[in-house]
Amino acid sequence: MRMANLRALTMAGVMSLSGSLAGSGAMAGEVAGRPVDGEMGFQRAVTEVARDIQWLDDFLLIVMAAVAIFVTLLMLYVIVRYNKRVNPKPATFTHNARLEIAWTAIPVVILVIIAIPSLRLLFLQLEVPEPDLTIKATGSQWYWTYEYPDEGIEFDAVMLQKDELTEYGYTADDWLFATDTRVVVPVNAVVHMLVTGSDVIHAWAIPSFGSKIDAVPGRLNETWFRAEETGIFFGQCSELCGMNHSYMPIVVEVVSQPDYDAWVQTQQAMNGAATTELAAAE
Ligand SMILES: [Cu+2]
Repeated sequence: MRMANLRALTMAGVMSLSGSLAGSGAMAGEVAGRPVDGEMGFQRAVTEVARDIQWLDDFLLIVMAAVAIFVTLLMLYVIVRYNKRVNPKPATFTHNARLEIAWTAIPVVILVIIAIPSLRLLFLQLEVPEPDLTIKATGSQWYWTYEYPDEGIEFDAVMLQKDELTEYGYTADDWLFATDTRVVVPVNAVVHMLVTGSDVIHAWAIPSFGSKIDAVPGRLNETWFRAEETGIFFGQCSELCGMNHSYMPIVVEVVSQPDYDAWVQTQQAMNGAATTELAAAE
């Protein structure tokens, strides 16, 4: 019901979008990754990393629950079976070699079982594969600046105010998520993200991609994602960065390769026009 509503609203937004955004070179897409009121758990995963993070979380929950249940049952058994009334004469031995080996070895085995997928995921996140494109995101109080160094594209992304949402093709639900421009990337492409900060520490995060990396002034952090679905994905600055920390959201639109190529051309044309204007003014 909620999703259906959201889709309907988004589609309505998309219709009105085509006209107003054509000028800025943005394209219409459906919002595919966002938090939804009343939902629990993770947002939809559209990258291998995000899927693995969610799998690891579920897996750890099962291991943790099993350990907690076992310990609780053991305690209940001891309380019932060995209390003073039921067991007035306690045994006097103090060691049991086999038991002690077991309660040392079993937790070690559990830790190793956890470590294997955990380390695998860590390497998957940190080892950037051969990238198809590189984007540099710079966090500033309180907006993001994006550069596509190989394409010569650069723009700021500032959060839209409530009264601007419709103009940009978003719905009222998208407030605090929607920005005036957005990062556009091709589907199934390895995107190498370079992330830094210009003033204080911010963090660039998109839950559906499993991406979250600090934007530290004077440091260039890197992460990557390969989105397998098209659509618009929302994220937020995820490091407390000051008064308007909640007002510097992140929007990534995943589009088909031809749509991406068209977007790059439009952006380059706009950048070119801006440069010419600047040169003319000087
Ligand atoms: Cu921030």
